[in-house]
Amino acid sequence: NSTVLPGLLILAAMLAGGPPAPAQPLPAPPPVSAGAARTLNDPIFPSLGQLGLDVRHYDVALTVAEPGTPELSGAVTLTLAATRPLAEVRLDFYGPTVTAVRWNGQAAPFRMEPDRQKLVVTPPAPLLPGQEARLTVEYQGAPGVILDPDFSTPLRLGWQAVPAGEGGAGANFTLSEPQGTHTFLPTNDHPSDKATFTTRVTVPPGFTAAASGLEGAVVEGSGTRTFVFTQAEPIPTYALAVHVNRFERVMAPPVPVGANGAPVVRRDYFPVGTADSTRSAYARTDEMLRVLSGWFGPYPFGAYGVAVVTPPLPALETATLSTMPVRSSNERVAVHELAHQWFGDAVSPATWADVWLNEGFATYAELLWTEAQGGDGQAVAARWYAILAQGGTRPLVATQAGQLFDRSAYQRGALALHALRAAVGDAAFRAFLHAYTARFSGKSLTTADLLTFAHTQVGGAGEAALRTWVESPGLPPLPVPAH
Ligand code: TYR
Repeated sequence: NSTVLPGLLILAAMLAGGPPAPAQPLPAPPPVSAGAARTLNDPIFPSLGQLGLDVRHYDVALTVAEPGTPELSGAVTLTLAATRPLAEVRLDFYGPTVTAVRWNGQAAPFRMEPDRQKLVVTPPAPLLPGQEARLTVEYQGAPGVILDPDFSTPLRLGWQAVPAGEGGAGANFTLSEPQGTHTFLPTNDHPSDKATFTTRVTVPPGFTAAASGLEGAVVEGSGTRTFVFTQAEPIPTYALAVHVNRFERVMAPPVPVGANGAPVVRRDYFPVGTADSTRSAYARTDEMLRVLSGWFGPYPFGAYGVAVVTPPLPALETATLSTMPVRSSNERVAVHELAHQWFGDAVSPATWADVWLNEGFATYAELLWTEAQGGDGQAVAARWYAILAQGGTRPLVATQAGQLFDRSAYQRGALALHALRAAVGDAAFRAFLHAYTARFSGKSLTTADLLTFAHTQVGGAGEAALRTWVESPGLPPLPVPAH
């Protein structure tokens, strides 16, 4: 959670623990000129994605032969569709060297545009709307280095390597928001193109792999083990978790908070030797699932749990399996990342300018959890308000990368929901949240879509309360809901 980012700790960890950089970080790519407007034209990251490309499914096979080193080999088959004729497929990729590309099983010509971090594949014939194709990419080597553009501290995005030593056996994991997934996977790397995933991870004996989704049977090879995971509901690419470590997998009883009371599988992954004080942050996940699903509606996926990692990075809401650094292992961050399963992973922002739709809602869950414990929610809101009054604020739609995870995205975003609640009352607020997740799960929306939806659900007064917090340049008055 970026509100408590220990910048110096992160920097120290990067300098002390990180493996040598396999490549120089790239400067931000130039914006695509109008004539070649083939990207998704994201207002914050204009080079990401391809206009007209719809990746429906990623079938991912990763082999991590030496956990703790950056190297990996991969074979991914993407199920592609198009919303306009595509003579080329331009995937975001800044990963290992590509060794083979196949289109529906046949070798296909490809090239890299390293400055734009694109893998460009030419199919035998243009992909047309209504058609589906399978694109296979094989690759091997070290992932590229993309430095995070939006935290004030250097953070290497995407595929992480934690070298062996210091009590650990060597680990790898993903930490990709906003655009790190294409350091290890060729993707249409944008939250407006969500997809389902099958993830197969092959590791040496003694290691355990974990990934987003439900786990299948482990396949024992000669001197390897392959773990298989199925993420059956669409998620944004940045939310894909992949972990390799010497893990203890701890199962807990399923929690009946899925659609129509369906059981949600509960499993957590702790590196061998994880302290009890770290594990205890996750002892109340069952209760958190019940409290949050009461406010938000059915839990959107088939499983939930955490994978704990040792570097002092920010926590990330990877789908079905939040990535939780030891140092962020506390109930407040735990409830924040759990809330992101609804807001971020199931209901996703259509552009990076709309990321407050993730962070504001997840931050608001911290207040709801405080209240569920008998604590004073209004005091939480007042603290957020004081932070903004002191530190300054901005309208909620971000205009630059440095704003994506700032106080306004988190605390002002949360106060926008508090204002909606104050305007319409608890019962209508709860009904609104249920309707919102029901309407937008599996989809992506803009801030304007939220306001339109609020108008239809709670009427003009509710929409106006929200809109003031979305749009006004200054800080609106602190909302005080009546109970
Ligand atoms: N979304 C994270 C949160 O829960 C913050 C974060 C953002 C973490 C980007 C990692 C990252 O790469 O607040």
